[in-house]
Amino acid sequence: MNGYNIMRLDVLTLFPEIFTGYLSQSLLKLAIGRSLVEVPLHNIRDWAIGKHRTVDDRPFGGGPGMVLKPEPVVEAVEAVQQMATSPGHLVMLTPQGRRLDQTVVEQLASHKRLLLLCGRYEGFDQRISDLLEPDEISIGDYILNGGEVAAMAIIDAVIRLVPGVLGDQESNQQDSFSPNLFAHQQRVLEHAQYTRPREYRGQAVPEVLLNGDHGQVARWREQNSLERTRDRRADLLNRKKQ
Ligand code: 6GU
Repeated sequence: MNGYNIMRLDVLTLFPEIFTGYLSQSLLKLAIGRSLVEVPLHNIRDWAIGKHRTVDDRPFGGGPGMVLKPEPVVEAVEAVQQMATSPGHLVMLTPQGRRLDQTVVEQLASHKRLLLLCGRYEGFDQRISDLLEPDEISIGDYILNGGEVAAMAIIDAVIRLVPGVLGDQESNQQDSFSPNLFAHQQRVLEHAQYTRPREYRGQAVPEVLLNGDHGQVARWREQNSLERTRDRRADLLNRKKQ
């Protein structure tokens, strides 16, 4: 035993192969290898019936594109729910959902099990939502071809909050005494960072970062962080604490 509680993120998609490269990548691969998270992939088409295993159909009332049929999706979700002791928190990826931010990520990370339901085509038959009452989530105000990239964004953001997944150095930033806490919660933007060389193409690293005075460094970073937030994302400063 590792002393941690394993988090399970089941993905339901018509394109499980989209996830395999991402899942075999460093941080997630390590987390899976250390049994901190597991990400089982499920192909919705496995629950479709008939010779053609049809998962989509033309919209009633006309219009472009195809709509995901209710039967294979609802039956896939119900079957996957029963694959573990807890049915899990069902998330549907859709541009009509509530917008993902760090507060929502924290809510999602509080569950031991998430089911991430990805759609393609023009969307889901409305009865899927009406019957399953999922937590509908969007990752921003633009249209993706499907929910898969959004599901990966959620997995990536959520696993960072699973205890033990990040290395010691990174996880220290989540310590409540860290000056970076607010940047981590995306209430302000992170300050500028520099590494060697001290000068590159006539551009010098700010002197204050080189002189070894930790108090001065901390003050410079706080100032820089606030300036950038004011210049680039003033909306973050005006946002009420959630
Ligand atoms: Cl979750 N799905 C799709 N198709 N497009 C999106 C999205 C989700 N979030 C933002 N755009």
